[in-house]
Amino acid sequence: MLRGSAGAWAVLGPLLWGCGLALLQGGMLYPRESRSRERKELDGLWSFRADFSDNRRQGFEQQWYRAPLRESGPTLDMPVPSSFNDVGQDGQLRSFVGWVWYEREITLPQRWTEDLGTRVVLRIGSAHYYAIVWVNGVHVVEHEGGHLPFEADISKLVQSGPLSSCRITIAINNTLSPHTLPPGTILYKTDPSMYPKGYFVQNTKFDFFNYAGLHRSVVLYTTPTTYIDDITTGSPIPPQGDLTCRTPGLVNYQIIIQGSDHFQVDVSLLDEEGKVVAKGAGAEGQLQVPSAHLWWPYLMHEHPAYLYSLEVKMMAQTAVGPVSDFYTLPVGIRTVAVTESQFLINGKPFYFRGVNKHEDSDIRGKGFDWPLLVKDFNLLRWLGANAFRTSHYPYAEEVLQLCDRYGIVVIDESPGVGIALVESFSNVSLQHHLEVMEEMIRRDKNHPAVVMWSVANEPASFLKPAGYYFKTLIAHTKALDPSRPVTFVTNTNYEADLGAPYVDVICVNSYYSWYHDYGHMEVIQLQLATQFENWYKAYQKPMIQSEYGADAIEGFHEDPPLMFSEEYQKGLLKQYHVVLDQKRKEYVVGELIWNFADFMTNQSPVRMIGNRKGIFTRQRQPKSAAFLLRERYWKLANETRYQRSAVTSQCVGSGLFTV
Ligand code: BDP
Repeated sequence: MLRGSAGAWAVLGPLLWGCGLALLQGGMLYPRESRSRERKELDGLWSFRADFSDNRRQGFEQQWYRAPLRESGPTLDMPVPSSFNDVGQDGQLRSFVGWVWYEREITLPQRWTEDLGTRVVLRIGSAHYYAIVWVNGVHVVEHEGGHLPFEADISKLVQSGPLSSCRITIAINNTLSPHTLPPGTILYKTDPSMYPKGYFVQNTKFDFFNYAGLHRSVVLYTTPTTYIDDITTGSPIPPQGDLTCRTPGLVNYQIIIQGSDHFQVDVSLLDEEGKVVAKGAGAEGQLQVPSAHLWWPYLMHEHPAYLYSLEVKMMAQTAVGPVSDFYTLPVGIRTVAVTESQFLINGKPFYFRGVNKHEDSDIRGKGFDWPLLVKDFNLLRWLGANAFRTSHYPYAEEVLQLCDRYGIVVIDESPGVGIALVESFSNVSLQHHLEVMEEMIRRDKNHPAVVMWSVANEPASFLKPAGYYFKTLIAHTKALDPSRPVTFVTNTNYEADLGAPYVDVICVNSYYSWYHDYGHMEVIQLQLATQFENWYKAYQKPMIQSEYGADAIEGFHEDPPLMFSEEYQKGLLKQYHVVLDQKRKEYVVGELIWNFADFMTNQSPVRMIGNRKGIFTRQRQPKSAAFLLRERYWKLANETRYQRSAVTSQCVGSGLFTV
């Protein structure tokens, strides 16, 4: 959520696709270079200081943003992107709660500071959790939320004098409160016989380390002053709203231009060979693509993940003369729909064979890292996986770009994890959650890989206010994007869950023979079958086993299997698979292992240097379970592989769905 002078909320911002109700001002296109746009990445070393003062406010009291940070005290070198927690040797910094300060001085190209027809934008991919930004000591933007980008037009500041450099200062606070997403609480410990004065701890109800800092790239980019602000694409929604009835090969587009009312927009859709296959004029329209190559998931077609390029060209007459702006957006043509028992992609039943992930690795914490990302995608494809959930927050945009490129289907999850207190279901929290969904959909709406939104993970959905909360949240999400199903992931009993009536797909997490019935794998089949049957009887909606798993320490072997051994992890998964194999013939449409890789958590007696439920270690080496899943996923893939003849007419209303 944007706050402060530079990021005020508009009364009614540009509508998203369909009958959107978006209140967000402006688009959030990924910053790409083009004939009219330049980009400068500010990755590298920044100056850094954590404010260890008792009230954590010394930085504001002494106005550290007014002058270079080194002038107000000692600084550290801090890499960006990275979490600040694990790069140093200081235990206090590792667990620091409060404000940290980042600063970077940069030289700008002359044209950026002199050409008044150039708009210079500062974009921050992720600052966890609350951020305040100054440029040359002037406040430019504030943002709440650690997983989504925000930006500020800084043209006036960098074009106002003979400056060729600019100083960017970002103060970031990682404190979580009952109204943040994810929520948390600060607990002051006041017993003087046990704790020093002012002692406090950050408590959370989620199971991953609250890494903080600048987790994704900070970039500067330019556009002309009249510019393409937002693009929305998608396949048309039939008037009766029946998503099973969509016509393939049609692409709707809507383009928002800012800076002038007098402009012309032309769009061309190019295939992978660079051949123009459709053209359109005007800010809104429909492109018809003859014999369209559909976007198919990995291993579901001989040419999966087909991407077209939508080239958008805007020309405007302005006071300074003619201006053009160019932006190219990758576009995948595909439809998504759910029936009572199926999840359909392009009209064909789709089974999620996949994982849950985290943005997490040694040293950099949640910091974005290309080698890690490419390794993860290589492992996913080695496994034969075709899907993952962005548990438990939106991942970097580059992750979704690779999903589009490789055909890895995504359940895109908001940071609504650990919503456990009644306070966190209040209107204040709900309002923030609605805004986070807007930011997330605004950023991710054009990714063909994203097939479903998940608004939360394991909320206390049995609490009374949860019914209204999820009804409102899911209705808002659907209004923003009527083209995708919406879910949240539950671990509440089917009879007690007050949010489940509003989801399109029931996603259930369960840990049979792990968090109870320790060591008794023989009860898994019965308990799991009962789980599925109860939910299905109550709701008649397709179901996903959205988490299941067991901790295993690599190299620990016990036969017969004991908890924490590789054999136990494998044995537990196998028990789940027996039931999944029965129920997937009925209404279970997916299985997502918890977790792809081991990841860091808070310290606790039940966590041995983090959560060890990964089928890969944190360093991405396979445990025995990885080979088991690999065998299973390839077998599942081969059952449905390339069976294009299996595509049927799925249209239950008027019209016919054909591929
Ligand atoms: C689930 C949570 C997940 C945890 C997992 C576990 O959704 O975040 O890490 O349990 O305990 O309940 O391993």
